[in-house]
Amino acid sequence: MTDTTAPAYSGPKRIFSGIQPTGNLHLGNYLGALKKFVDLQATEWETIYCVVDQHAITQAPDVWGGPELLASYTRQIAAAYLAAGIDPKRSIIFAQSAVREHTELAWVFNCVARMGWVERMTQFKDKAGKDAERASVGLFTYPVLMAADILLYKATHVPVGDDQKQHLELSRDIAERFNRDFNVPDFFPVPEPLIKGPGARIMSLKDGTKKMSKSDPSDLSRINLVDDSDTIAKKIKKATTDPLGPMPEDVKGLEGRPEVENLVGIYSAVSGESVEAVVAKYAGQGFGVFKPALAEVMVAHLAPITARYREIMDDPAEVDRVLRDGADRARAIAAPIMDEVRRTVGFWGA
Ligand code: AQP
Repeated sequence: MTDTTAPAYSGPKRIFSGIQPTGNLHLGNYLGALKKFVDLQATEWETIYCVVDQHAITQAPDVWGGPELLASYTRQIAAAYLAAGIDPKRSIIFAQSAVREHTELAWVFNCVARMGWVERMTQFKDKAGKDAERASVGLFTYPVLMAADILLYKATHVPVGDDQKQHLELSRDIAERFNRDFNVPDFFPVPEPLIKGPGARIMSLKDGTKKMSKSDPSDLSRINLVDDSDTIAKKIKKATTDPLGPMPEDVKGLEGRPEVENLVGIYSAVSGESVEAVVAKYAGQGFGVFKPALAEVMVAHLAPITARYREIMDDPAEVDRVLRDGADRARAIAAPIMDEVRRTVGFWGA
């Protein structure tokens, strides 16, 4: 809940977001997050994009690949950032673990957040599954670390997919509670989520009620950013539709057809055409017409990104250079803010 009695935050507008290095990026990550990261560079706001490797280790090493692979997965996400169009001169690109203040602020926030707030997070329940007792404490407090990631830079806006909405609300609650408890009303901004827009919620190609996800055991459920054109065409061809007939005549006809709605939404997000325009274009046509057309727009959009990604990954030393430079620039913003937090909390020597 936003505290309407607190003064409005008067600091600069700043964007922060991150993606976990836990496997290949998929179309949901791209449309829900990465594409927005790129588009936001057109604003005058400062843009900071992190590879959140400390979040990756909240699950067991066999889930995220283990210590031999983590650094290389971090490089892969940084390369995907660059390939999608994030300009390392314009934006800061860095690995979360390279800026130690993230975990330091997370501890302070662990003492600000209330158990009841964190217990309400549905993603923990989804990820922990039936055996929550065996989940790591880190997985439980993951949203608190996420609040620290954002507020360590006093970020005012956070581009994320719809699945992160609840975590963003927790970050807002933590910012307000810190400001109130320590009597520093304008210290942290209350960050705004940037969720709306095409691609905020891309669903599995096999089940229109489940989000597209890296951890889905079926590779046919998602389009990976590194998939080649044949694989994309094959996955779209095999995408589940429904027995309710051909493409609807109008947008209302998408109701109760989650798989079809998802495919139309993907077409719209990738091509830049509105959902209404896509439905009008294919009204009454069979999926034998629509699916190849969808595969074609996807390949046209993704193929240049995939090609750039492969080129960038041929020079990992350059990716490391970008990450080192980004870490220095991120630290330069984070360190004085963390110093202020130490003084505000009253730690010795601060
Ligand atoms: N299906 C999706 N549609 C739209 N946006 C999505 N995002 C993820 N899935 C979708 C957005 O991608 C950003 C980075 O996500 P992440 O890698 O940090 O973690 P995640 O949300 O846990 O991604 P996955 O693929 O679902 O991973 P697993 O399977 O490990 O849980 C976020 O902004 C997210 O909203």
